[in-house]
Amino acid sequence: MIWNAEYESMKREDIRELQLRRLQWIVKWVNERVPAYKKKLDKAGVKPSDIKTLEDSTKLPFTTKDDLMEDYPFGFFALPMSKVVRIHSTSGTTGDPVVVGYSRGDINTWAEVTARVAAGGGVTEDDVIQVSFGYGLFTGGFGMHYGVERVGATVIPVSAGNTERQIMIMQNLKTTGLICTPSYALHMSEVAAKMGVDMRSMPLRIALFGAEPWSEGMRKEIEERLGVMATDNYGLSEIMGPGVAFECEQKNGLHISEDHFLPEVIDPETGEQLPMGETGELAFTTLTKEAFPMIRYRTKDLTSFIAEPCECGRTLIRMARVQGRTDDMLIIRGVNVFPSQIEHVLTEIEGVEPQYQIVLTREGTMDQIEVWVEVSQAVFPDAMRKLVEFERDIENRLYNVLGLHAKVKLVEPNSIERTAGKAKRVVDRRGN
Ligand code: DLL
Repeated sequence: MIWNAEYESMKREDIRELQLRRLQWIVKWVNERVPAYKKKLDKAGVKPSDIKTLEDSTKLPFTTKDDLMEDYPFGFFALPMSKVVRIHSTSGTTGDPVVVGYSRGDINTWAEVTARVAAGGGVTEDDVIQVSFGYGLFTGGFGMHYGVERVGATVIPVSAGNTERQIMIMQNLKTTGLICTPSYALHMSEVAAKMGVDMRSMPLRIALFGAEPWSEGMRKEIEERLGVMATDNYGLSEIMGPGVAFECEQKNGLHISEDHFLPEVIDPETGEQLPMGETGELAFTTLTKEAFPMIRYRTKDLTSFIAEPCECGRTLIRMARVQGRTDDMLIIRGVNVFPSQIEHVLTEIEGVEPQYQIVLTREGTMDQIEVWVEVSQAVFPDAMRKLVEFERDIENRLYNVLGLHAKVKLVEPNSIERTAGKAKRVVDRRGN
């Protein structure tokens, strides 16, 4: 279902017109209220009145996480604390945490854009939705909660963790939709199996996943194990949290809520905008945010735009599923490797669980890559010889994709650490 057809299916020229008006507003807003932005604009020699067309946005300076850290924690806030009704923060797993703020109006916008995510993923007012993202400084729980509630479904705000209880709640309260990270959903299916519960026979029918990268292979696997239709949604704390982009039931790219977020795909080296369809770094300018506006914020996420109109009737541009991050690209003996490539290979191999960890070490000056692969219960008790053959087969398949020899180590079922939030896929022991 389309939540807000007036905006989600607007004519392209009208969207662009709206974006221009809002861009002019936001540049003025930050210039007047945020000294750190005023300094950046002055340095770039841009005045708010210079923004006459949408293309003029390329005159604006980029904002990076380093900029935010320099003025940590509140330097980029555009409203006094008396007008800020909420603080969230990133976990800081890839560096220092970023603190973000919301005005009352921003919270309202957040509910609007996450309602689009919910409706896009098939949530209706007849659904009972279990929100198993963490509620707290992480934006996932609260953000999706608002959207689901706005659509009118029943929310179970269970938060992340205590997996057996999650399964019991799902059974007893007849949950029809699950919202969490894809890796946590997979873990839930494992715990359910141990409890003797078949998730496919539950009323559960849809799942909305986000907050971490996952592959098409992982989607198939989860859809099968849980008996659901699973959609992807994307966002980041600096821009809003969840609600920035979402898949519709076509499951073919994520629609960006362009009336609130102006997206660009840029060359990560030069900062130049890339032609439609080329893969590069995603950057966003928030068009309506009051408390924590962002101008050309560099996300480090790699994706491309999809130009063709979507069959769902939305005119909001789509981005391809996030392929990786500029900072999660591993460079191993000069070869660029994304964890997503490895996941893709593993999900295509029978007898392997979609649980893996990439372990990097250094011997002398040579980087070594090991991929720890969990074998399924069915394969594990087999004779040793078979396991060795199995290892070689996975190594060969990885070699075909990466052009690099990765040592595969088969590990016991359930031995790779599970988390209730974002999965840890890479263990880098190389030192610097
Ligand atoms: O993860 C916001 C969110 C919560 C999105 C719930 C969707 C659902 P952060 O903790 O700030 O915010 O992490 C943002 O996570 O830059 C991406 O690298 C990654 N990420 C988020 N969604 C996806 C996705 C939330 N669907 C960072 N696919 C982003 C791939 C994703 N990566």
